[in-house]
Amino acid sequence: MKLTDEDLLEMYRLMLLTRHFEDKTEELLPTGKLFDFLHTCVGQEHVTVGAVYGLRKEDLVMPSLRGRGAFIAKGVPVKTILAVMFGKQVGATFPKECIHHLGVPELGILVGTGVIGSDIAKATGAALAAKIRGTKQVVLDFFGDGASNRGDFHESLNLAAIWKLPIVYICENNQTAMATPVSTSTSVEDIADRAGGYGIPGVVIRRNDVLAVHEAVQKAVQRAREGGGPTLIECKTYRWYPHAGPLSREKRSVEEIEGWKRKLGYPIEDFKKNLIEKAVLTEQMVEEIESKVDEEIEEAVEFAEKSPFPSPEEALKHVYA
Ligand SMILES: Cc1ncc(C[n+]2csc(CCOP(=O)(O)OP(=O)(O)O)c2C)c(N)n1
Repeated sequence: MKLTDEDLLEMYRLMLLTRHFEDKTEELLPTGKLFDFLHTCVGQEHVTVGAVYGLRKEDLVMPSLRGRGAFIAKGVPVKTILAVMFGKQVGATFPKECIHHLGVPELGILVGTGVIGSDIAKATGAALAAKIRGTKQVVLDFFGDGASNRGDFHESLNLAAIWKLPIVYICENNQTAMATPVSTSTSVEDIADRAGGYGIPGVVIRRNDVLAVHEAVQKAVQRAREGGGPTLIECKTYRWYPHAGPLSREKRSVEEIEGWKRKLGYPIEDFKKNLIEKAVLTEQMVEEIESKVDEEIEEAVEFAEKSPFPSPEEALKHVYA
């Protein structure tokens, strides 16, 4: 798919919406209103936007635990996401515990769990189901470098390769799983090299570049849709904020964090510069987009505050222990 100027502006807006939304949740955390873990994706916004942009509505997405960017890119309104994080009931939408348990079937978002790696197997199952149904749907499965060391990852890639399932595995290698650096937990320099062990293509994106992610994922989606089977795409990136909210124990120094930003690039800021140089974007348009994004987020806060908590009966439904 050739991207038009409108597409580029929309990708920029989605990345900004994701960044400002995540910043708002960090700001709200001390109020005690969020019933959720705060696994923010700041610094990684380009992965979900680049990958999800251009999918068909019926295509399926399994977000990672750091996955609010994927919800936003697939079209879930930020007011719904925030209300859920407040523990509120929004129509039929009310996850038990936290956003990891939120699926949005009408938008093709699969339900995750808090068990790292297990979602890779579920996404693979969804791809098998799509193949059996013959719907030509493709599944995008997002997960971290830590998850790629779980058995679920290896078993899933093997089966997906053998059965030529329509799935694209997207590893967001942000260099750390909680406090464990990838260099101490992973035996290969590039996680994408593991694709070779299953006879499928492995691709590495070495910079925080939304267009590079988009191009690689589009190619893999086309291959999957045409029956060519899975691809593993590794996006080298970096998590700018602590693992789960400002109180997480943080071993990384400011120098280290800033060094990685310089090395991999600044996903939103670099894209903005690129679009301004191409005369797709102007500083005035940036201001307008930012103010609309912030307005949308303020409306989301109001909506989340006003939405009702679920009734006790609703909260206990489907709870078996
Ligand atoms: C099976 C399992 N082990 C441990 C945890 C605790 N845990 C939650 S997030 C996380 C780190 C995951 O790292 P990674 O897959 O690299 O994703 P990232 O947080 O870096 O985005 C861990 C260990 C868990 N939820 N599930």
